[in-house]
Amino acid sequence: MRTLHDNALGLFADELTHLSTQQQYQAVAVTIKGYYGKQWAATKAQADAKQTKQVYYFSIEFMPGRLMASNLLNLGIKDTVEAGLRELGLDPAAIYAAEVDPGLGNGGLGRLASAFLDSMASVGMAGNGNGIRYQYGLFQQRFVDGYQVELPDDWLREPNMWETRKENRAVIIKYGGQVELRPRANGSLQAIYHNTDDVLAVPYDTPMVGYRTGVVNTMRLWQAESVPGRAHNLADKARVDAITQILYPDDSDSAGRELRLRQEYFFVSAGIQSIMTHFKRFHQELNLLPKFVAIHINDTHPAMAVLELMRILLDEEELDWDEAWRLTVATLSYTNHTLMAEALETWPEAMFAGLLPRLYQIAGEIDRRFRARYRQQYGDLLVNRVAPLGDGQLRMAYLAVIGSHAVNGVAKLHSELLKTRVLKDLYAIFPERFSNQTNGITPRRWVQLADEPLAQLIDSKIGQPWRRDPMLLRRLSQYENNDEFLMALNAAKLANKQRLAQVIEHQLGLKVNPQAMFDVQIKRLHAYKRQLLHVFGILEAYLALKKGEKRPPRVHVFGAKAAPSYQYAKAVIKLMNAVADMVNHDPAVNQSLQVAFLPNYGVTLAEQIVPAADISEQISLAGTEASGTSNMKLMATGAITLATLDGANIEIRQAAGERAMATFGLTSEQVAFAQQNQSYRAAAQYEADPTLHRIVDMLTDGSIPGVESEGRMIRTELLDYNDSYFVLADFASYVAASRKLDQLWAEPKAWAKLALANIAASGQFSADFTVERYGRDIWQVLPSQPIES
Ligand code: GL2
Repeated sequence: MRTLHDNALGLFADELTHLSTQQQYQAVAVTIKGYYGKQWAATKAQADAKQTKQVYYFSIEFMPGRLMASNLLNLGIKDTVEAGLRELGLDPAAIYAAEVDPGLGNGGLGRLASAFLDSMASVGMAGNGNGIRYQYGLFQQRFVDGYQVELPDDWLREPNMWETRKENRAVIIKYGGQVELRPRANGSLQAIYHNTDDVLAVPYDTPMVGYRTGVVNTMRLWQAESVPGRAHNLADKARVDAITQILYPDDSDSAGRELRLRQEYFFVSAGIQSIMTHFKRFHQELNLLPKFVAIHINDTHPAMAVLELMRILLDEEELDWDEAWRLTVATLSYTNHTLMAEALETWPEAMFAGLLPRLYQIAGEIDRRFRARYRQQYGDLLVNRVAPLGDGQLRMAYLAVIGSHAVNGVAKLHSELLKTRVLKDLYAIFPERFSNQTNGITPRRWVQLADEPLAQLIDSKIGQPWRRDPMLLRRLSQYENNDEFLMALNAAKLANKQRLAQVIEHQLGLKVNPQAMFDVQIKRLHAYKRQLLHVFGILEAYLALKKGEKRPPRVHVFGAKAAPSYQYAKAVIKLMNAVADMVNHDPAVNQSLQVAFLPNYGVTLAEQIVPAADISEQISLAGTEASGTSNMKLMATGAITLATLDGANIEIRQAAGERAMATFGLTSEQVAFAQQNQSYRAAAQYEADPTLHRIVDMLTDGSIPGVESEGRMIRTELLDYNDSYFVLADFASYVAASRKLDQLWAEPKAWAKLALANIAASGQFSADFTVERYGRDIWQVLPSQPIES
């Protein structure tokens, strides 16, 4: 701890104990950097010396969460450091809490990207993140009068202790202007750019510390700055700074704006330029590129990597088209993350051509060759449907499939639906490219760090090896009839619930009963995720309790942000808060029913909610949620899933056993059938079920105070627009499944046994295995040796 004192003095010229908690946090962070700095350098040196193949994971979002506790855990010094801090009279938990959570993403997609970086380092794979250093992360959510209010997330207000600015690795990004193609002596064409608008991309590197491997990989985030000497006035500078200023707050949706297009090109071009510079330091032969480099396109946003890599190989490396194309396809791979049709990003050709004229030319040539190559065999109709250019748009998802050697979905059902629906025509042409890679989570963050009571209980029974190999959690099954263990499991859960109850009281001023069943739904607010169905379930219980029925006590816990422009989602938020108010203040029901909607859901809040959940609500309309990952976190900490047969819920059920999950609702086939035949009549459901009728009426008859216009909007969607997400269709079976959980709750041991079945089966959802499968099937990269330092 001497270094800690020195660091405190060095940073703040004061004694550690005189510093603010934020300053103490900074001094501790600098001390931790001393531990991994050598390993970080050694990881790079070993990769260069051994020429290990590098994976570059291109993602427009990353959500790493707070890093201090995770770095300590992964370095294997967490207990020692915590003990040292306590000896000095410092509180480790308070110091961890001083760290800002970088919310550089919207939800599951961004969190998955960060889990993959953690896992790649933890299995010893050379994996690099490539993204954007947004000055403002996802908005901070507050509720005012039950309405969502968005505040800027000024996360860089305090210094970011982990990042390192690498000014010497900055590159230039060119926008706009004109391209002139001049024949070279060898017959190829030289592209000469005129009047481009140039921007400097400066990388900031953050270490990704592997779990006890000695491997420290890098997440590289790029910041836009004026090229020195070229900003002529403040307006120029502001235009450049805007490129990396804000994260688009849209989830599973395309944000069709020119600034977004600039952002995408910015980090794609910067990333590929820096990859090529590094590659060429060691290799003269470009045909070795796919042997040493894998570039992954995480969802459609970085799809222009296809065009940018072609541009560099053609224009800067002077390869001919066929060779450049062969290398591009062999180097790139693509993951699709959503079934929402609107998220298949497209750009108006005119906008794209104006901002990226050379890339547009290349897209035109890819389009021409694609049509010429496949027209005969597949016919004009099919080729027209999926060629990169069509209807005046550049179709980025199709371009990504055409320009990659591998394409995958993120859960078995999703990958099937890609082949049979969303990307059907391209599957017909390139069947060998398609695979499934089910998502994963990092049990280190969600179990070891967030759920210490459970982690310690597990250690006490099966020792610590599960912490490295979570498949060993299977060994817990031997305790499924051990009463003492089952009661200990319930006790661990209760401790987490007491902790969450404090958070709820602190944030909402609401005292909840920790003995009640904690029923949790945490995810973005989306019509397809059906928070509305959950609200209807609450209203069903409310009406039953009002009539004097007895129900075991339940606390419904929500976390959800709505995109600021998504009016329907915001109406549902208002409804949720209004129902919470009504229920929590009604003494006739609030002993048995409470609702806690915690604002500002993100990684840090999830760490407090997940371990406290008894029920995990995963109730999207079947065939809409690509995978989900909160479903995996919640099962890993022993929640029982209340679910439709959607996304990864299906695989969770297979792993944990049918009895260990409460399922309900239409299947994706039934939904598709009803949609195709237009056979669904929401109004008929409303007429036929008196409870449902009453609940729908409550939206607009004043029973729920303060939701006049929101209630009308939701009622209109349900009855006039025929309930696009089948909420009314699934209502009765949802309530029935939920009631079964009420019965199970009456038997604590039976409940704990099912919780245990979930925990014991959760190992397969570790992202360590997911990245190993990507490595084997897609990147051709093996987990490698620990670093020798
Ligand atoms: C998502 C999917 O909606 C979600 O089901 C999936 O688990 C994650 C990660 O694969 O990706 N797609 C998407 O655009 N967002 C997601 O969370 N934002």
